[in-house]
Amino acid sequence: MAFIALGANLGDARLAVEVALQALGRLPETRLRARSRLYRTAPHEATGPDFINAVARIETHLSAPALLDALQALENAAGRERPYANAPRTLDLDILLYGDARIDSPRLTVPHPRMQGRAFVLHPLADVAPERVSAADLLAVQNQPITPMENDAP
Ligand code: PH2
Ligand code: MG
Ligand code: MG
Repeated sequence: MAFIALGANLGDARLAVEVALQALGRLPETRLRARSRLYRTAPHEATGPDFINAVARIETHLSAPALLDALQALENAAGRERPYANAPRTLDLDILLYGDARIDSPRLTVPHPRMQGRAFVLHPLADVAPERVSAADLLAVQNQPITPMENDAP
C-alpha cells in the first residue's frame, strides 16, 4: 500500500489530476484502491495560480524506485517542466508513504519529509486514510486555504 499526492496549478489542472488518477490505476503491477476528493488550494510556499490537489491510495508490487520512475514518466507525459524549485507545474506526483518503509536516498525520501504541515496533503490524505491524520495535524494547518470541490461542479 502506498499513498501518492497529486497536484497541478498550470493549464487544465483539474483535468490533469483526474487523468493522472486514472493513469495510476493502469501502472504495471498496480491498482488504484481509493482516491480523495479534489481540493482547490492556495499555493503554499509557492507562487502562481491555485492548485488542484488530491491523494490516491494504491496497491503496487513496483519497488519504490520503480514507482518513482513511473510517476516521473507520467509527470513528463503531462508536460512537466522544472525551471526552478516549486515552479507552477502541469502535474506533480509525490510518494507520501510506501507501506511502512523509511527511505533516505538521494532521489527519494519516504515518508515525504514535508507532508506534515501541509493542508493540501493532510486533508485529501484524511479522505483515503483517516487513521493516518490526527485532529491535531489538521488543527496545525487550519490557516491554510483549502476547499473541497463538489463532485459535479463544472
Ligand atoms: N506543492 C508544492 C509546494 N506548494 N502548494 C499547494 N497548494 N499545492 C501543492 O501541490 C504544492 C504547493 C511542492 O510540490
Ligand atoms: Mg510536491
Ligand atoms: Mg514532486
